[in-house]
Amino acid sequence: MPVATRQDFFDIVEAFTGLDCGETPMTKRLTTAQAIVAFLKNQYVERDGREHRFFEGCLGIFGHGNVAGIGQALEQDPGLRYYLFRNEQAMVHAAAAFAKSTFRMKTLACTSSIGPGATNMVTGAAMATINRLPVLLLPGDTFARRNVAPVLQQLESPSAQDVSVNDCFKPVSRYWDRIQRPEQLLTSLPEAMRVLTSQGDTGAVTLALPQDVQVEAFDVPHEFLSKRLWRIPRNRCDGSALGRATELIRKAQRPLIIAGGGVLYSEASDALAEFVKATGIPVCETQAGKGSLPFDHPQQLGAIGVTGTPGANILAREADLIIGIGTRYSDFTTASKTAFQNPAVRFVNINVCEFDAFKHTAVALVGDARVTIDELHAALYDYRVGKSYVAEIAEFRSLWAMEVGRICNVRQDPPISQAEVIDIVNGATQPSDIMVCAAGSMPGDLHKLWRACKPGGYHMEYGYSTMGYEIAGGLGVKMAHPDREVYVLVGDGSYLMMAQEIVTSIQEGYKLNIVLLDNHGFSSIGGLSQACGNDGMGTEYRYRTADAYDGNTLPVDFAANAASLGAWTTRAHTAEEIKAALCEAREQKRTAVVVIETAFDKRVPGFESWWDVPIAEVSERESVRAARKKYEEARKKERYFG
Ligand SMILES: Cc1ncc(C[n+]2csc(CCOP(=O)(O)OP(=O)(O)O)c2C)c(N)n1
Ligand SMILES: [Mg+2]
Repeated sequence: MPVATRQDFFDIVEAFTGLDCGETPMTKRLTTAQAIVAFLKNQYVERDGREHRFFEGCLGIFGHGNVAGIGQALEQDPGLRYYLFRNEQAMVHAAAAFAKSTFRMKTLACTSSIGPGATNMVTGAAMATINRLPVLLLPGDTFARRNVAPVLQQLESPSAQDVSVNDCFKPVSRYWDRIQRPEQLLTSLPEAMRVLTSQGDTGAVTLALPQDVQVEAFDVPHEFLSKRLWRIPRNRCDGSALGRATELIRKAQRPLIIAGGGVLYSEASDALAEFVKATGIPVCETQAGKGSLPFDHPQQLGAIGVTGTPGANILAREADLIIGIGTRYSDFTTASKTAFQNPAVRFVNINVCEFDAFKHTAVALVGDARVTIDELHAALYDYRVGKSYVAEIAEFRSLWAMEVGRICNVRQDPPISQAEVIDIVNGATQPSDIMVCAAGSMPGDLHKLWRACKPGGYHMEYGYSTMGYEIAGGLGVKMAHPDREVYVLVGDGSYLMMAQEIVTSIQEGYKLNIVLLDNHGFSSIGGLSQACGNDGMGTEYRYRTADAYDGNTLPVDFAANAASLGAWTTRAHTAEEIKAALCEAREQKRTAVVVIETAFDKRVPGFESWWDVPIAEVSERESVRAARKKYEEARKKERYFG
């Protein structure tokens, strides 16, 4: 049959395939929003032969900026499950936590209205990008057609018509676009997916969606709507760089591995364990990398840096070679560049992200952690650190175990110490449970004290250290692992900032064990204020009397607050009460909150480390002048590695 017209062509396709081609055989007419939903539910990823959907749903809060667009599309197509949240920042945290706890192999999309709903997500975007976690943000935006401007919640600019509040997402997104015409999706969404699934480039991806464009229809090619598989590669590093790194390691007397989050994201823990078992090289861990090795592995020295253990920090100071694996070298890891004092120290960095691999003028092994460790292992088949170094590592390990015992067993009358609570919670958890925390004084204590058993069991957001992440993040973790118990450790300050997702956890049947440590304020910042020579003004939750907050502590009833949101709650004061409360909480079917009053100023000390927090150069206070003097001395140890 001759093909004279488009219709002839459709007829042929229909005759041969049995498909109803509709208006055109190759396209389907959808709104922008409908096309987004159809596209997202068909994105798959594969690594190591495991294949699954990338987006497990869409979190959101509807307003006039998305309800008729994305909202309509999600209601019409339940193929992408919708989850109603309470706060837009929290939903980005949940999505990022979901991604983190699936080692970046899955994520969730987030839809918001325009204006405040959109900008509420900016903090979450920054948190995701800084932690290198994939999240797709779909903030509503003001009309592309402009004729009805200024619309409700629009930021007007007298000097530019293409500015909206969503421009705030630009610096905190790894990819940003505003979809001004429906067809732009065809190129923008695949780019968004490339970035989200890129192990080196991932972070927040923002597609701002003008309210009118969301509902405009266009002819969407079927290719765009069909299943797409994104293969996550395990890139190998450059061969000659591997040779140089091998040589450096062979020459090193005191090498030390810093395991960062990249070890976990690459699922390289087994490879690392084998490598260090064979070579004897000790390992210390960043906050993001904690759990790379189990706490009882013979080469495990624990936390490094400002919140590190003595063994890790002393060996880092003396190391002649640092092998950084999947680390960004934040100031908490490098002790503000004072951690490595050996004049001959060199760096080998294994990192999938070139930007990180080149830090500290390292021999850069730009590649996947797992395959690169395996290749190093093969090249160093006959290498082993000296016997005296092995003995030192064992000695530091046993000294530290004793110190932990001491710190966690300083029995005192209520209010109980935070360290003791951490030890009790740790004892009440199973190896498959997941502990979630983010800000305050707990991250430092947990970094040192928590006995992590399995990769991913220690979930700490310390790239952005966002107060309020804890409960929202815990919910994201639970969504990723509904069969595992999730323990959220949260301070009273963080709880007061964002506790509302307890409601969402109850609505969805995602049970959390929340342990709330109430020390009536900011123990962390209070301690820091004192270390800077001040009196901790504004760090305790007390009534104002005249010019100061030096009245009684505020009567916040956290148990009543959590109960009002639908949670099971209890209060506990002594070690025995806390143990019993944790058992009861675990039995509950719905989110349970255990409120524990803890001592504000019973802190776990720092060990062999320092953090650069600049102190007033001049002050009327002697204590500040003294702190400044110490500070100037300490700063002299900051090193430059090129
Ligand atoms: C959103 C946000 N605001 C401010 C800070 C700075 N900050 C860090 S810790 C902290 C206090 C946290 O208080 P709480 O949760 O009670 O923990 P605690 O210090 O008492 O252990 C503050 C204000 C932050 N990390 N995040
Ligand atoms: Mg507190």
